[in-house]
Amino acid sequence: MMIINILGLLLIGLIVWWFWLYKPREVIVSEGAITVMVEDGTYQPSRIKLAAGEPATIRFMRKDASPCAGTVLFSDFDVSEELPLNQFKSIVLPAMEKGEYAFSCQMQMYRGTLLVE
Ligand SMILES: [Cu+2]
Repeated sequence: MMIINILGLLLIGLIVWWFWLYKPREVIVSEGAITVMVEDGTYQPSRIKLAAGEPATIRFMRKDASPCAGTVLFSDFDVSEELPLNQFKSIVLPAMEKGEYAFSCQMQMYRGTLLVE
């Protein structure tokens, strides 16, 4: 009985960690463009650090054929772009103020964050 309780607690801890605490690795863009892979339900990388006050180019490579992965939205900038399958698509974003900006697919299954500092 004790073991089951411990396992239950461990499982709860894992779920809390995964949904609320875990932060994917950040990638810093110092110069030029960054490539974001779109596959298996995630953007890789999904957290991108950018410099404030400078436009940025983000290049997407979509590997996921599902329609869900076909569009990327940067709602803070009213940017909505179609992503062709197995081809690079560069998206130029305007100079940004410091802050965090989300990007996602239309149904928010794919999600990423721009960390502008
Ligand atoms: Cu989606």
